[in-house]
Amino acid sequence: MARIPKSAIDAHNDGLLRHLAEDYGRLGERLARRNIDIERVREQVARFGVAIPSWGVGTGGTRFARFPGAGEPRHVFDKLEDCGVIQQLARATPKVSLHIPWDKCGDWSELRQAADALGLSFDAINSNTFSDQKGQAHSYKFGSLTHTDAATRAQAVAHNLECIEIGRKIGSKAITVWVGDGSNFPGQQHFRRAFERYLESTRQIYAALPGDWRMFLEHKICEPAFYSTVIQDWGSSFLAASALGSKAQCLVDLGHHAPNVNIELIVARLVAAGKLAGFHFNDSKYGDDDLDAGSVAPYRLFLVFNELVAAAHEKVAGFDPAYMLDQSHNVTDPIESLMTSAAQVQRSYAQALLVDRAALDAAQESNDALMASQLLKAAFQTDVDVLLQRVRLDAGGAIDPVGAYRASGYRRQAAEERPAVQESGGGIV
Ligand code: PSV
Ligand code: MN
Repeated sequence: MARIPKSAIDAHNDGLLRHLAEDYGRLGERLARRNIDIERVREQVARFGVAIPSWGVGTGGTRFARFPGAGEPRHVFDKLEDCGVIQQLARATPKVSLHIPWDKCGDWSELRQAADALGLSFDAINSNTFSDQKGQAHSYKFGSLTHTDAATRAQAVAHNLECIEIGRKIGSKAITVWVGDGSNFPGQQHFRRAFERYLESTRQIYAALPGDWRMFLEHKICEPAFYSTVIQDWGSSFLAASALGSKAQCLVDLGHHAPNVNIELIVARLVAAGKLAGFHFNDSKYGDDDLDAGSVAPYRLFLVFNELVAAAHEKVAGFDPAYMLDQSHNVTDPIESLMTSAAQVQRSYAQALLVDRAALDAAQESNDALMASQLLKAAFQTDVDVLLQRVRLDAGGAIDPVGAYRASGYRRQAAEERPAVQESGGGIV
């Protein structure tokens, strides 16, 4: 399918250029009054990227139902095309993260070439031992890497090793391991033994990591196990990552905590311990809702970035988080959601760059709680939209990605070229 012609993006931009120039100039003046150089902020934001999860471009659903959208991608090549459009217009998502076996394909070098042609590369690879695959010998109904049965654990380990092999072929530098293992009844699982089995299995995966790879351990409070989960919180994740070694780190999915948990504090702890792998960004109201990043709690997202920018500012050794979205788009066009979510993440980063660090340090040292909070608010309340528009324009993207996308008719064309696939009931992706 044809990508969106550059001329169409230019035509869409033309009508918006004059306002952009005026608004950018005005923001520059306002920031200069706060001793902030807009050009420096712009350069930093231009270098920032957040990866797209391949599964995000399909319409999501819940365990009750899934309502498919038009022109959904049928396989990983279609998914890449959609990711290409997202990157073409929004210019904040140069990498794609694959999930195996969902994204299995016959020829990985062909896939790599297809990605290259779209200006994309591959981020961390994700293993899946939370659902059974056709023809597999042992079921994961009662767990995978932590299963009581050694053969089932071995099968789950082997799958992760296969993911590393695939990742090598496509240029990934990390594997993300999330297991749904846990229990639904008090007494069902011996907590300590299950964790020991997790370590025994993950050690084998860790041993197979190429020298320049990292292993991201993703925790989640519950679901699909609803009484206990083996890697349920950052504490368990941290224990495991510490036991494994320096290449193992803890990945924070924003939706994987109990309501009201102070996620930015967790981030600070992991940064301090050199164990922050990175993020799966999404928003949540009740649990792992997988809502669009910043759609419900943009201030929380900003506070997370405030910690990240502080860590970079203070040159914390080894600080190198991986950024990715992980959302379920149930009622929107996934391409539109991913473009706006990427911009939201970028916006939070830009706003965090505006925090007056010296003044914040001083307020903290003198216990001036009100001033400290006001300094954060001043940054968060700065409208940086025009800065993001300018970053997109400079990179060849669209000033208004959703507007340009709707005008392009891409989804209509996709619907014609990709006949609907058989609906398979409820599901998260
Ligand atoms: C689990 O809820 C999760 O956040 C993990 O990252 C999975 O890989 C992803 O969602 C897709 O199911
Ligand atoms: Mn996740």
